[in-house]
Amino acid sequence: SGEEPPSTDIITLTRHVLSDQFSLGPAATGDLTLLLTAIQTTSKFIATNVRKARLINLIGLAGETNVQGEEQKKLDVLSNDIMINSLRASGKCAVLVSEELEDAVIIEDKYKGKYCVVFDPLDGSSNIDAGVNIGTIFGIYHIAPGSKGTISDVLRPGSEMVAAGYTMYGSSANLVLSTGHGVNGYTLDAALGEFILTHPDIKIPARGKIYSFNEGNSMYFHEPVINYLNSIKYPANGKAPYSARYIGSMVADVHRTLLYGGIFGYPDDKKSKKGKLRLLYEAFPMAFLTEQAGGVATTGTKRILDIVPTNIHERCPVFLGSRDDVLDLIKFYQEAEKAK
Ligand code: P6P
Repeated sequence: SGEEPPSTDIITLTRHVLSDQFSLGPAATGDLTLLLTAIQTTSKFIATNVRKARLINLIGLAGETNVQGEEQKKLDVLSNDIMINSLRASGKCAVLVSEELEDAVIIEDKYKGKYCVVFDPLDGSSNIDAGVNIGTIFGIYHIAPGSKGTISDVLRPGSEMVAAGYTMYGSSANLVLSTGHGVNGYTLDAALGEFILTHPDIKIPARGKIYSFNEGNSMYFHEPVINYLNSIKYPANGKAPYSARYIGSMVADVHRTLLYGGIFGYPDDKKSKKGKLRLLYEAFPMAFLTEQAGGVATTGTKRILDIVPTNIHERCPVFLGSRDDVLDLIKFYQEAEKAK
């Protein structure tokens, strides 16, 4: 029939992570692989329900509000519940933190494992009704040596995470993951129910041509951000200005930044003193991925992964993306510092 025969050597996420584990040597027990299998299951469940949402009328408000005080959409509730249940049942977790839950979940001894997962089950949910790409973001810590698994195991710098990733729900489901050895992207083959390696070894370009900020907040922006944005919108020395791309869904804006380069920013400003994005389950995982892909992730004055959290829902300013673009931004903060 002239059709290509199907590949019989498909690299599924599980196979790929296992090969990673082998490169980790005997220390690898397979526990992280099993934990990532549980996370894959939740992403498949959420992908299915996001896709069906329009059909089975999951759209609309669940009537409850989450700790953030935002109206909870039914998909938020569903996504949080499947993640809590699946991660608990995996027997690999000790502590769970969800954007949807005020307090951390300490797993009971019977199901307790040695990992802590912090996650936003459905980030960008305000975009659900518009059909814009939304996503699940997660970060994974190993419990600290000697710890039984308490809240202190997740109040650690993002640099101590052992893995981080996101699943973006759009025309297809893309899971982007790092276990500390670079970044890889996998696409869900719904027929197989497997995430297949489609973006091996993602490297962010050293410089891009795109900036991604919500300029609706411009009147609140601090001086360094205003000066940086002007430098790429009205460039001196005859250079072309950057293009503006802002989807308003962090997973979608970061995914494009990882693949195309440029800079994504959600600064602190006069209205949002610490910015809007959450440190533990938005900034840390995206900073982990950005650095693993060769980029830079900063608050403007500090490496995001060096921040020590004091509260599981605290916010932080975020600038991340191509190394040269983010370093340009940092220069404007350094100049502001000198001018003080
Ligand atoms: P704004 C979505 O609500 C979210 O948490 C992130 O996904 C996104 O980057 C940001 O907020 C968008 O915020 O204020 O630009 O609408």
